[in-house]
Amino acid sequence: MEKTLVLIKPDGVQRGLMGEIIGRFERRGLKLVGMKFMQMSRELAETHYGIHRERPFFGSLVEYIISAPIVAMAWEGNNAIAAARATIGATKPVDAAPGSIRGDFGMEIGRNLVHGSDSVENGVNEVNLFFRPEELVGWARATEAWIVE
Ligand code: DAT
Ligand code: MG
Repeated sequence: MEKTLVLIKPDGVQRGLMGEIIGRFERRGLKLVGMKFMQMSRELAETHYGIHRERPFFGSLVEYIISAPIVAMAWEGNNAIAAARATIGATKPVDAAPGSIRGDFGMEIGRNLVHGSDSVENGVNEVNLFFRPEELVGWARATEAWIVE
């Protein structure tokens, strides 16, 4: 089953939007299989954003993500990557559709509230970067048949 790593970034936590953001994925029908409240180390941040290492914004991106606590979540479902990316919205909040998290709560690219994996392969790698196998919970959701045909 496809898994995506979603992070509520420091601005989402500080602004009191944790419940709001978690609720959107929950209501969408994605299934939570892992969650932790944590503050990322510099090492974890540099690994997580390693693909952006050569970009001019890399330094400020790392400083931002380690500046305060985050929520790390693993969500599961058919097409979990695409579903979560749509719920999150475009990278630049001014381009994000109303109704998406970034479109409803964001103003700037450097304060865009949420991270979501961008491919099936990255979903696997990112979930494994943040969660040990025993931290992922397999469970039977009572409403499954009303969400998945
Ligand atoms: P996304 O988070 O939508 O997957 P991304 O992977 O391209 O976007 O970039 C990771 C984060 O880096 C993004 O959420 C915000 C920051 N970022 C991306 N492009 C940027 C830019 N041109 N200027 C400043 N920050 C940027
Ligand atoms: Mg990305």
